[in-house]
Amino acid sequence: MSEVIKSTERDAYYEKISGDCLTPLWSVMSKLVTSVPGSGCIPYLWDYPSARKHLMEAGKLITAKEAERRVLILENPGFRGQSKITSSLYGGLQLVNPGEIAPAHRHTQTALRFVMEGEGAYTVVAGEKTKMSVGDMVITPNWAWHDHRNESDQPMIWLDGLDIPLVQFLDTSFAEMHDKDRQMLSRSEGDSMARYGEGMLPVGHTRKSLVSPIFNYPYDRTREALESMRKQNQWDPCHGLKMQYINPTSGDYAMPTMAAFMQLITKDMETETYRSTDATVMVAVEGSGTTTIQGQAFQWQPKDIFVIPSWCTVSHKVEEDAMLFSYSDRPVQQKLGLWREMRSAQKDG
Ligand code: GTQ
Repeated sequence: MSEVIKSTERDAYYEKISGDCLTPLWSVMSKLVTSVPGSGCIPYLWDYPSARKHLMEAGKLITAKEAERRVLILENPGFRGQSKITSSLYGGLQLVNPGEIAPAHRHTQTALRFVMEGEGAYTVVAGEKTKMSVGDMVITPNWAWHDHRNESDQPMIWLDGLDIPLVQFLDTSFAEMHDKDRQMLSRSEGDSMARYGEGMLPVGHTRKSLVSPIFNYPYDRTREALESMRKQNQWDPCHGLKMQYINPTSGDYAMPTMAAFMQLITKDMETETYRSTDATVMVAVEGSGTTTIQGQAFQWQPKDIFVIPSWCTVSHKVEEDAMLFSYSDRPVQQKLGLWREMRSAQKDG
């Protein structure tokens, strides 16, 4: 897209129409309709031990109850002050200390929790409680009541992934506090998993819900699936073995606005270069390696978190068998017909 020539006559004209809230398209066209994505999102890695240290300090400054949610937001360096990890998504590290409760509330933003540390704290979602363990992916559907309780004897830390910037962009945010810190339990623990998580559905179930009725995807099951698949050797040169979390009533992504994935990349594997338009947040769950994002190398250890912006080339080189969790806004892009991907072997365009 070409820039237009400046002149004093044109400048005077722009100045004159500006007073009537009018702007000439031709002076902003190249910034609006770009030839490739370029939001200003920057590749970045948060080293877990130092983020954890700051979070534990916050644990002494403020209670989970007073904060409502005691979270350190992972702010993309390209979006400081905007509470975004990518243009459309939010990421944060949440701490719930033993004996604490993050009081019940609900909002139109959808959340996923990826458990980083601790064992045995609960989150309660729409009347059902679920125990959280490291590597579990727990979802909170839009407008579902949720509170987090830690009745264990260790601090519990998880990564929050929410569609806050997307909901903000669409101006559709609603939120409210419950009148009690703890919502009432209306279903027994494990009920949703029994009904929807065993490759079966209750007989007569015909309704495809927009969000998955399963709300905890335990890591031991995810890991076991990938470990079993390993024997079959169906490796993707760009992804290793990669699975997406799904809604069993529809086969679609587990949440309407965010996709979540877990992938296994084995020792000494170097993946082929790949890019896609959905900016992605990755968590190293196990293993260690180096991810090269648009030519810049990021070394990671377990629990480090990093961002791959839209359309940046990415390849992974792994030193020890690695499990990588990730989330992005891919469902939104695909529903709107906007999602693109490119493998290194393909031609640009
Ligand atoms: O746990 O409900 O990181 O409402 C940001 C907003 C977590 C939560 C966040 C939230 C939550």
